[in-house]
Amino acid sequence: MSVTTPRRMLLLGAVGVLAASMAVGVTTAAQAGTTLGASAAEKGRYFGTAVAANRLSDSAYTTILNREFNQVTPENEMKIDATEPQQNQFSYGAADRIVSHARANGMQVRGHTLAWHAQQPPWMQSMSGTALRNAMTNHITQVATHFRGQVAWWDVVNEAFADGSSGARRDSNLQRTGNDWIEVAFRAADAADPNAQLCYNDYNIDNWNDAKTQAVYRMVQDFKQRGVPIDCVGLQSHFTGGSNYPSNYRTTLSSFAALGVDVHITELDIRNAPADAYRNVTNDCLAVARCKGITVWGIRDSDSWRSGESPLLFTGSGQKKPAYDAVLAALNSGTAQPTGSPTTPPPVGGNCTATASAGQVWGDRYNTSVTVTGASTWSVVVSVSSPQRITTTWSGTASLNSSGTVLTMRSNGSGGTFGFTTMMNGNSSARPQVTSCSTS
Ligand code: 9MR
Repeated sequence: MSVTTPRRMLLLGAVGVLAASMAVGVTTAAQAGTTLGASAAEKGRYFGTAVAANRLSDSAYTTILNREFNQVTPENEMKIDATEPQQNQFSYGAADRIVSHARANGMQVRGHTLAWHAQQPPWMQSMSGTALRNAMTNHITQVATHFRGQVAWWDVVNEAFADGSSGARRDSNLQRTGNDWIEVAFRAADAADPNAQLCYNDYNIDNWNDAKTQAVYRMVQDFKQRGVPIDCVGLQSHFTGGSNYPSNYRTTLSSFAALGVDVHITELDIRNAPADAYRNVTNDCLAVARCKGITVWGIRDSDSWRSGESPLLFTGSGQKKPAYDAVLAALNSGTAQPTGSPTTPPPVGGNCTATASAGQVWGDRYNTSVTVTGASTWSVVVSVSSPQRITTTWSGTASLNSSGTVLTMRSNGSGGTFGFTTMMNGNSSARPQVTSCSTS
């Protein structure tokens, strides 16, 4: 789709009205809530999954991925051993494949992870002291710069606290470079990608009473007080391998949120996938305004790192499990985001930031305008939830995917604000998400 003048917009709008009224005749009114991603988006959240690059050639896998999820986390492809296998030789092929799949399908990307004691390449494992500290900051700078504008959230530091009752930091070569290694990592990530949201991510920080949870809470509190650039906490929430969903999980989410950070459920899987536990996790996230979304750690049970526990939402043959129905029903209940407010979590960008705001709303369609700051040459990706469909655009060079749900808009010299019209097609509550802003 190309740039349209206001006059042509009216014409296309009229065609859209006709199409929408025809569609209403053959579909039920409530289109909302037929997929995890669309239902989560209606609540201003995402629903995501870990993705393995080598499964993107499996069409049964990508069919579910593209239908159900609007956020992805590379399962292994952005880890240190994958992105810097030899010191100062960076390798982004597999990660880039996941990012481009995500962008083409309007999915936001969580980067995982920049600094971690595990999955270090051999050269890093054998390092210590100042050399390791410098290697860590160089790694963060290079990788966060490479993905700038494409990664909405980074797990900057992963799993830095010890299990058990000590509340101490985990011993590791990184920890031995000095206790300030975590804040140094956050500052390096912030410098490399000021627009990404920067998260601390860990497991076994779900139970509010656990010493590990309390220790991470105190670190985040301290970082906020001292101005260390942290935006979010990721609770991995692996309720597998003997860890159970705790009844005070919502307290944990809301307590972190009260520190002024967003919370994300980043690696959810639950042994035997009980519908009740999945429902509870979903309701807990929906109950906490700063809980931005849920990512499950794989699509089908056969994709899981713990496949023996069958902990995911789809069977090995791709069938929806009872836990899937429970999550979808939970996402669809309760109050939707107020009509007219586009969901823009978070402003995304590389050297640019794109912020959506609501425009005029009619019975069958609505307008959205997006303002880009920080660059005069830009490319912004926005997406709407099917059956909504973008029909008209203005003030940019547009390309739309075939279903009309993912719009890539490039600057055309007419300024920093562009707009588009979305036909509701029966879903009157969902609003667009801004997926990325980049200067390329
Ligand atoms: O699922 C990942 C698996 O394929 C890898 O072999 C493993 C290696 O450490 O990492 C798994 O993902 C982990 C994630 O990166 C951090 N939290 C725990 C996850 C499950 O082990």
